[in-house]
Amino acid sequence: MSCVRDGWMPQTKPRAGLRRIIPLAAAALALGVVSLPYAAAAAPAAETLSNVRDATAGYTDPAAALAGGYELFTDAADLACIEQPGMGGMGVHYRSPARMQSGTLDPARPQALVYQRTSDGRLQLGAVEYVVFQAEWDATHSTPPSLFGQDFMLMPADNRFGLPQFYQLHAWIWRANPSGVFNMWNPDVACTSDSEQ
Ligand SMILES: [Cu+2]
Repeated sequence: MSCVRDGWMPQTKPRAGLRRIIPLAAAALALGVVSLPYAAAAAPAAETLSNVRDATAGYTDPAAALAGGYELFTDAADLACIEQPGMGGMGVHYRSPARMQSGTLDPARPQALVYQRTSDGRLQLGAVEYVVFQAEWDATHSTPPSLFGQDFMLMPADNRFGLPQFYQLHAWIWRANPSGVFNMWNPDVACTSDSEQ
């Protein structure tokens, strides 16, 4: 594992005692023999998927997202429904500009809510998405972000959204994803028309 990159070390030096412990802990982690129980204990209470469901239960309808400060987000080609042939789809994103700008991660307040079109034409909440811009995150953190024990994926600058490089993590907490709860693409999701929005 490569948690620490060159030049990413924290500015403050660990205390002498810690300095002895860290290499041992890192070696143990590499072998997969410890699970860092103290890290789990220190995690905020909201950092479980069921708590995220509770926190986003009011947003199952996109009208509530709009009322809550989220807005429809399209890609650089002005497409609202996002899919990747051969991989699956995400659906339609509503993002919170304020939370996108915050540079912070709060499990209960995802940067985006992701909806899919139902057979009767409604949009229904399926996933949440956490987003932080890499430049902001790396300015104050020595390792990339993670939530729920999942490392975020870095999206390069030439992404379809025209955004600067960003870290993202999807969590399919409102709809099953056969590819995994944290996979950005859901093979059961397709964008059925070009006018999808
Ligand atoms: Cu997405």
